[in-house]
Amino acid sequence: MTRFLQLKTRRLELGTPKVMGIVNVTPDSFSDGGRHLGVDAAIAHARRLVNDGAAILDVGGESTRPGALHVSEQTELDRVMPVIEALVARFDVPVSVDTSTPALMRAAGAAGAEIINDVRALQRPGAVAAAVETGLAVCLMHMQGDPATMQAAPAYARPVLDEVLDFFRQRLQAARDAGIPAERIALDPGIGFGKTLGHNLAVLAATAELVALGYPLLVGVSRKSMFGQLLGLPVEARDPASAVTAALLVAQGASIIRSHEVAHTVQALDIATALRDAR
Ligand code: 7PJ
Repeated sequence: MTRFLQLKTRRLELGTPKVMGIVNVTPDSFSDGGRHLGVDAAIAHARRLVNDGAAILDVGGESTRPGALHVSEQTELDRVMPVIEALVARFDVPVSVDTSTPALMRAAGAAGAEIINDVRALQRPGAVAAAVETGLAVCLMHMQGDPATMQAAPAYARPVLDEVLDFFRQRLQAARDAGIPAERIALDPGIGFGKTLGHNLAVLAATAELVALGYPLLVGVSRKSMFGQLLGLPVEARDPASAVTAALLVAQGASIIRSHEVAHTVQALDIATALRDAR
């Protein structure tokens, strides 16, 4: 079991699982679109997440929801940097930047962010080099295709778990070859990123096998469409299902859960941890 993730300036202990709270600054993010536009709103939202027990604040300015439009590098920088600066100045919780853009990785690192959360797993030109230079921790996420088209008709030639495992091995190799230490790397199976409900369930059910690769496993299920498909729930009613799923994943060894609603996710993880420790 991986017991910690080495961040830029500190060690994130993972002996007990942690919640990464989501601070969206995109105007079109599907579940809380527009509400956190503006730095003051982002600060207020982050304060709530921290008070609820978030151990990481994840800030993103490019919506990667299915069908989302491309955002220019400058727009992404303009949206995200003021929020990163404000959160680093105010909270003791490490800040993560949800981006695939090398220029933003560098700017965020210089401003005190501690983690790069890249849904494209450092595949953009220059991203591996930027990540190495900054010395930040990196989350490498699996995605098939790109956000504009990934949910059109997701299909895999081989079992999805094999494809995810091979992708992780390939991206880990690239990261390690470039000089990113293993202790700074987390993996994420990318729920909903080029995956049907069946694909999502197959990778979630195999959480223990992903954890066995030896890296902290980060998983984001919060409010995702799999709960719409599985339970018929609209986005605004998916938090209980998201928290229950978080507990099930942590029970299989996942270390970090990315969530919009932190308070109940922390409760779910606390229960899973208490049961683990009672064995
Ligand atoms: C994820 C993410 C995820 C990681 C988004 C949403 C869509 N980063 N960014 N994992 N999802 N690491 O929040 O539903 O699952 S954006």
